[in-house]
Amino acid sequence: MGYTIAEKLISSHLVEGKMIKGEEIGLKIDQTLTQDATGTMAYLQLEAMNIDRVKTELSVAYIDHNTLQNGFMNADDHKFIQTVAKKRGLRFSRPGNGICHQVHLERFGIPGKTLLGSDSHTPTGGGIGMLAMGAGGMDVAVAMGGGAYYITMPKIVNVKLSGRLHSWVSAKDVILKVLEIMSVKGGVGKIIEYSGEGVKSLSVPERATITNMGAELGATTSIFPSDEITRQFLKSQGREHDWTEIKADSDAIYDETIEIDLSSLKPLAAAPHMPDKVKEVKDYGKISIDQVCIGSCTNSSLYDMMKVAYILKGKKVAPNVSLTISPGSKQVLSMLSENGALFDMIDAGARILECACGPCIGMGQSPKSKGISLRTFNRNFEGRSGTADAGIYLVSPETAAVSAIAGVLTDPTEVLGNQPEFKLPEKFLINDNMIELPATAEDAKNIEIYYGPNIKPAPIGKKLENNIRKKVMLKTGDNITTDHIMPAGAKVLPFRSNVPKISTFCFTGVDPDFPENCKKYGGGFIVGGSNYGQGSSREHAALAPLYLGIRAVITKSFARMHKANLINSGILPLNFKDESDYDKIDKFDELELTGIRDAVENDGKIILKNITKGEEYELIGNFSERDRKILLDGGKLNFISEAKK
Ligand code: MIC
Ligand code: SF4
Repeated sequence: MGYTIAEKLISSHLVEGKMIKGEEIGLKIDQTLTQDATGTMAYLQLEAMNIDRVKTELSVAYIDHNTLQNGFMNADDHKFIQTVAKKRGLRFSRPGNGICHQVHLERFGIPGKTLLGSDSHTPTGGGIGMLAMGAGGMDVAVAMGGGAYYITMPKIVNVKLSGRLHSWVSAKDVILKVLEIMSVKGGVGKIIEYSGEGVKSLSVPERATITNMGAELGATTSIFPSDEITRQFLKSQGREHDWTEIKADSDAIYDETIEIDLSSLKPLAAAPHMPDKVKEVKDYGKISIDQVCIGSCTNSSLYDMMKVAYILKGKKVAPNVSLTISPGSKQVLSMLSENGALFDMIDAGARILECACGPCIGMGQSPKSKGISLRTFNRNFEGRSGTADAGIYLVSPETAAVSAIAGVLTDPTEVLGNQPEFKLPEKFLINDNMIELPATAEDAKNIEIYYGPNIKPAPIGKKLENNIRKKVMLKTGDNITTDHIMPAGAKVLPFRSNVPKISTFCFTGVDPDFPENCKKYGGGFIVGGSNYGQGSSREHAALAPLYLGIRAVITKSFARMHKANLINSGILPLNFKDESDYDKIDKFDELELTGIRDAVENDGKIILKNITKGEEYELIGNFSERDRKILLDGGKLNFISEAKK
């Protein structure tokens, strides 16, 4: 029986377990990346593990999220990361050099390698045939120290592409279509593997848009073959030597197959507030818009920017619209300025932002009250833009650009003629002068790590007790995102290295009294619906609840990365055996888990007593052997130090 691409990469990196679907496997990690919003914690954890030099083939620390320096906090944190990188053997991508995923694809990604990043959009690397996964900072720290990364052996979904995209229909429309078909929870426990004749018509930046936004499916990762197009891309980045061919065997067996004819696709848009609320652009009608934002790790390549510049050339941004453009990297911005496309953007009235995440993470550019904003980003969760009542539509760069001119949501195929061919350059402009190399092991001894006053130690979980009797601090619905749990944005993000402070913002968009209640009652339980914790990899969505005394989160189901982050923090993620029990629990009910330590240790029956209602419900753990040990020790840091004893 032949292998899929994913199976090939898994088998060549397998250090523990067997490739049996649903079983835990340990993978060797070749490369890691961090960004600054999750990086401070990851490096604090690395320091806590006493790792002298990173053991990966390549590790890069990027600065791209917290670039608004409103106060000393972000600048201090950047200095911390910079000194850790220099001392511990990592490359450091300075602020201004670009968004981690875009830069990594351009300068570092290698087909066939594994990449673990402390950011959920790390699967962007799947665009060049990497097995690239997002994880919490703690898991990335362990990988930097040479430890394996553990996942459940996923199912493999084959998305078979045929045909060719029509003029002004783009890669964004492909992934929106996949989201429409599979939904934001359809990818949980799966790797999405692209195949078919249609793949050949997609350039690397287009493939990367698709794998990037596969994160919104809840998938473990997404991957394309590494073929002649990949080779050409790497060649034009001066890295042809990094290329190897990677393709699925012709008799590979997939768990599921989805067929998409690229020529049948139309421009699509995801309506507020979920990336899978997808319809054709024309079916929304001419919605009046207030803002258009082009950029983010999904759509900020040179390829995307050239199409945008072409559409804007000689035009003017509508008076009711504010158009922002954030090129994905210094390479992209330099090339746009060199070839004149930047002029076309500025001349049309675009507001050029720095090469960073920017509005995608609420770092400025919040829309007006009840504002409608079209964004080429990957997430349109409620409140993420920084304006609670704004409505965000996710669209392609083509739809964004034509709409910015028209002032209303517009289908680009209705107003533009035939699309000219946008070719990738034979040679990208290569200048890595904003990537700092690490010090030699010898020089590193003299480097002192800089700790600013904003940096507070990461909270550490406690050994699992046998009885937990506490109140329900919060009951949520389905599809709760980590943006609900731990909001981002310019006000909150600077406290990513200060958990005591950031926890005062925990869940406040859902229940403003949540932090106060936790303080009053000494923490307790959270009860949630299905796909709890979807979205980002941010472990602060576990660390803040830990700090607030949350001992267990009981839901219908969890998203992969958040569940791992809860376990790593020593918070019990439990599921209802019978989902209808969810309806029987109310906020502030008093719940009791008796004998829970024994149950976790021996994979025993878990019974939850509702003292308030006088009822009992059965819960399930779904833990691997390692998960159990980590939970018993009270989180991964404790688990690692126990193991060293
Ligand atoms: C995001 O897009 O939500 C982020 C910010 O990049 C996060 C990481 C974070 O919260 O720092 C992600 O996607 O993992
Ligand atoms: Fe940055 Fe947005 Fe990409 Fe997250 S999704 S890495 S915030 S650009």
